[in-house]
Amino acid sequence: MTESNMETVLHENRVFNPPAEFSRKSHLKSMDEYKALYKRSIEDPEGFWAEIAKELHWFKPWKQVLDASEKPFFKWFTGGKTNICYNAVDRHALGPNADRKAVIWEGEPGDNRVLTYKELYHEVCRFANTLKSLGIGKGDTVAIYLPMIPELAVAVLACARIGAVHSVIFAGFSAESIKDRVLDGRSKMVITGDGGWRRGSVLELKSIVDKGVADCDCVEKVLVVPRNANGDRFDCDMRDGRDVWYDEAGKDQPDECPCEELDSEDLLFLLYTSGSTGKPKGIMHTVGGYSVYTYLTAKYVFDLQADDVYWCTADVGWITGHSYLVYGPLQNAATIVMYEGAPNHPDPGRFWDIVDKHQVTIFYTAPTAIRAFMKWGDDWVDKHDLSSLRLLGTVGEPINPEAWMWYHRKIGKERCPIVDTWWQTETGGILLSPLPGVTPTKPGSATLPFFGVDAAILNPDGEEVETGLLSIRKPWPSILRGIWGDPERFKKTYWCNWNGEYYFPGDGARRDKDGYFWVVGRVDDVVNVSGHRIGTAELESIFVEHPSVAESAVIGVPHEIKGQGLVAFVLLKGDDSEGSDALRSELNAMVNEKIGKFARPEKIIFCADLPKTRSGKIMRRLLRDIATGNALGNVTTLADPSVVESLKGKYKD
Ligand code: 7RM
Repeated sequence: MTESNMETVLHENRVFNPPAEFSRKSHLKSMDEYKALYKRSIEDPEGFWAEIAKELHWFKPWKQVLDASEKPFFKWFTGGKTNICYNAVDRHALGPNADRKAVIWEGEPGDNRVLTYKELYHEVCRFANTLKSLGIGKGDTVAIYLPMIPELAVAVLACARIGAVHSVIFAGFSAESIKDRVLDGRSKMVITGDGGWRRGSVLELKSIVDKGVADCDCVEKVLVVPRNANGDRFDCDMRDGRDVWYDEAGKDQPDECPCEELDSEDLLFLLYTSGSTGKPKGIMHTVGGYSVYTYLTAKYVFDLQADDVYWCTADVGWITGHSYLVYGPLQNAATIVMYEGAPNHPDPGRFWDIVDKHQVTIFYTAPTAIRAFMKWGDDWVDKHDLSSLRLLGTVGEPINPEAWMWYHRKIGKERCPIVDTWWQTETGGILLSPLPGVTPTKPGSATLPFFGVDAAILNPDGEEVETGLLSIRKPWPSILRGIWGDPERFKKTYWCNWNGEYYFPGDGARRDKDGYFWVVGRVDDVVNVSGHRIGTAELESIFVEHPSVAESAVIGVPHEIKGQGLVAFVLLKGDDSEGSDALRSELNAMVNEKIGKFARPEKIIFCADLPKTRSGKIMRRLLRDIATGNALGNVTTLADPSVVESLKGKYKD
């Protein structure tokens, strides 16, 4: 959130009540109902969650709801056997919802595919059998690097079905990122595609995977899914013995495949996310608790009803795609919309065209997208009929009140509640959010905690304060189970404050007189660029690999569309403080290669020195002041005060 947004948020006092018409039909209808249920969930979390869990299918009931004996390694529903694929697919496909649409897919060129729950069931079974025929079984890790085609959801569900651990890698990541993730998770297989459409051209995923897995000894098979269901394929190199086309391997596989009866605490997936050190962490989520929590949050936050058409614009490569495109809504038998391409292709009206065409009722997107639409102009919105919409949502970063108001007026026509949902890869599901039929909303606030979430704002001493560090006092079912291969880092990152009693998400927040939470942003060295988390240390370690670079400091600065953008201060070796555009391009190319285009900085500033404390710590706070043009904060600890003056001059140029 930008400084000026922070100002606006501090003075924001508009309140929007849920429309009576909405509340009349919603699952939860009143604040009294919320308060009573919330109280129950906090006073008796085990009783509360046990009751909810019973709404799902268990092959064998659990013995204990919450096992905190190895805190902070919490376990939920221990002794229980279930399968999230059964709850997301079989339950509906084998019941009265068999012919309900499960997935409405739209490709960027405008092609469509629709899968009913029954069809999805058979597709998932066929995919699962294909995985098995290629040697994948329970406990094996499978990396998935696919475009947003129906098979991405199918592949994820197929892994879950047979107890394989999926590790989805967003298709914007580079070969080197694939390599890091594949090696860290010891993936036995990589599932990729022959291509996917993005802004009118085809992404060649297979060649990126080939580069990425070249030195990965763990990878036995690469399964290649054709983008087109009609038999056409994009050209790609296939390596004998390793690479297999899905249409060939899958075509004769049976379309029935039993669900593995998994232990509640069996690993469901790994998803890598950035932290404040250089190496992305493999966040671990397990079957039982994640199922229960994503099921209930999807049901209440999005108020899913039988006739809803629900569209979450996130890619399955991020946690939002896992929890609220695939698992949460499908467990509720919802109809989901999945779109392959860019929001402004062929024109900036594309999203609204999709809403109109598929009669979308619930729309969930990120503030960065909303700000982009604002910039592209209202005409693109006005061309389309948005009357099918009844609920809007946002996620990924703080939403500035101006964008909230535009969303409310222009997209929601002042009829649709907005749910501003705060959560993280680590939390697995939404922790702070309005309930659309219940909670009066305030632009820019994620409002109140969800059931079972005991949130507070603390100072470092553990005292409750108005503005400070967001903390969660009780474990909830979908809390991360650890960082893959690094239990120490898990404890250090999330449980180091407050005697390890509370989960620390890394965000700062404020609480107003109504108890509403206003999440301000990260308090660590993680920058949120268009809702994508990037650790500044990740970029810094890339830059110093360049032979001309001595040191670098990367900071996040406010960005009109992206929320935050990255600025890199780069100190060159020798006495060159000017650098060159050629060097700048080389550094940008390194970011492309090592992370992906989306992580490129807005600005690279070559400098003669960096502001440091006498103990040698870079004072990023001062760099941020310089980059935002703010008055410099306390400079008394600077080793050499002249450094900032020269940097200020440089930044202006
Ligand atoms: C779901 C997701 C998590 C970080 C989190 C926050 C920020 C996300 C909001 C938000 C303010 C929101 N997972 N964040 N949602 N900040 N209001 N509604 O985004 O792991 O990729 O990022 O994103 O800083 O810690 S994530």
